[in-house]
Amino acid sequence: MNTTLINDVRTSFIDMYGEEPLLIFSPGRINIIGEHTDYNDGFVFPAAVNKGIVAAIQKSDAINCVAYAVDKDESIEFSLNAIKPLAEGRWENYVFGVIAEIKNRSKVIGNFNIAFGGDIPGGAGMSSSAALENSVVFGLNELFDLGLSKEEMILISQKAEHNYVGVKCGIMDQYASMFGIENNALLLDCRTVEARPYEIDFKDHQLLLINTNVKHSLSDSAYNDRRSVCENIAELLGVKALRDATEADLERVKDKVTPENYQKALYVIQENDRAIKASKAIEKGDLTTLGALIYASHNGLQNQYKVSCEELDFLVEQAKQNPHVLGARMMGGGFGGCTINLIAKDQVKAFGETVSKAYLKKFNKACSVYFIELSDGTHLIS
Ligand code: GAF
Repeated sequence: MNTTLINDVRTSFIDMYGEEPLLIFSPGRINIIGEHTDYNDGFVFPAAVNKGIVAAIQKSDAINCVAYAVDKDESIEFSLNAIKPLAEGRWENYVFGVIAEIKNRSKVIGNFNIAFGGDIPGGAGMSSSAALENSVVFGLNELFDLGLSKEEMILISQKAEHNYVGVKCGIMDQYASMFGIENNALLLDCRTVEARPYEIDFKDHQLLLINTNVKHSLSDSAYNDRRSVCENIAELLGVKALRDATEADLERVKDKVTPENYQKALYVIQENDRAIKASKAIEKGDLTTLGALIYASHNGLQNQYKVSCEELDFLVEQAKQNPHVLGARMMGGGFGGCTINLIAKDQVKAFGETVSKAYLKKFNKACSVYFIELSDGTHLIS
C-alpha cells in the first residue's frame, strides 16, 4: 500500500476537520480476461490491486457534511436531506450516489466528513470509481453501524454508479475491489455473484499495465449503448442474458439484427468462453494458451465489440511485435485507459522503454507503465 498516500489523506483530513479519522483502503482492479461479460451475467477474471483510493472519514456535529477530494483540492458542503446528482463527470456523484442508495435501503446515517485521494488516475480503466464508491459505503457502514454485508455494499456502489454517475455498469469492478484476495485473481460468475479464487504465480512471467493516458469522451454513452444492444439481442433470443446463448442460437436470429450488432453479441458469447478457458489455462500453468486468449480478447474488443481506440490498438501491436509478450489487450470499459500485458519478467524494463519511446513518437504524448501487485479488497487501515 502507498504509505505516502495514506499519510497525505490522513493529514489533509486532520488539517481540515481537526480530528483523527477512520482510514479505509479500497483497491482498484485489473481484469485478466472477460470484458463486457459482467452485465451479460457471464464470467470475468479480475483481481484487486495495490493501487486505489484511501478515504478518511469521521462523524461530524456540524450542520452539514463536507467531502474533500484531496487530489483535486476541491471540497463540497452538503446536507444529507438535499442529495441529488450533479452534472455528469463530477466526483461528488460517487459520494452522493452511495448516500442516496444507503438511504433507499432505509438505513440511517448522521452527518460526517470525508477526505479521499488515490493513486490510480481516473480513466485508467482500473476502476477508481468503484474503489471510491466502495470506500464511501464501507466507511459509512463502519461509522454508523449499518450492518451491511459486503454483498449489500457492492450492490449499493453499483446502484450509485447507475443512478448518480449514469453508467449502467455490471458488478465486476465493485466485486473485485471489495472481495479481492492478495496474490489471487477471482473467476467471478456474475449471475450467482460467486467467485473462485486462483492463486496467480506466473513464475518467470508477470502482468504489466500500460496506461494510454487517454480517455475518449464517448465512453459512458457507448458503454450504455453496448449494454442495451446485448439486452435486446438476449430478448430476441428469448434468454435472460447473452450468457445463456450459444453461437448457434445467435446464428438463428442473424437476419433479425444488424451485422454490427450480430458481431457484438458474438463477441460476448466468445469472450465468456475465453474467460472460462483462461481459468483452465492458468490452472495448468499454460501461459501460451492464456496469452493467445488475451490477444483474441483484444481482437474481439477492437473489431467486433468496437470499444477500443487507436492508442490501445497501438500498444497491443507493440506487444505483438515482442516475442516475450505472450498476450496483451485493452482492459476495462474501453476507449482509453490501460492495456494488460503478460510478459517475461526479465523483459519488462526493455519493453517498457521501447513502448514508451514509440508511443511518444506516435502520439506526441507519454504512456505510463504500472507495476501492480494483487491485493486484498476494501478494508480498514489500522
Ligand atoms: C467497466 C464496468 F464498470 C464493468 O462493470 C465492466 O462492464 C467493464 O467496464 C467491462 O468489462 O469497468
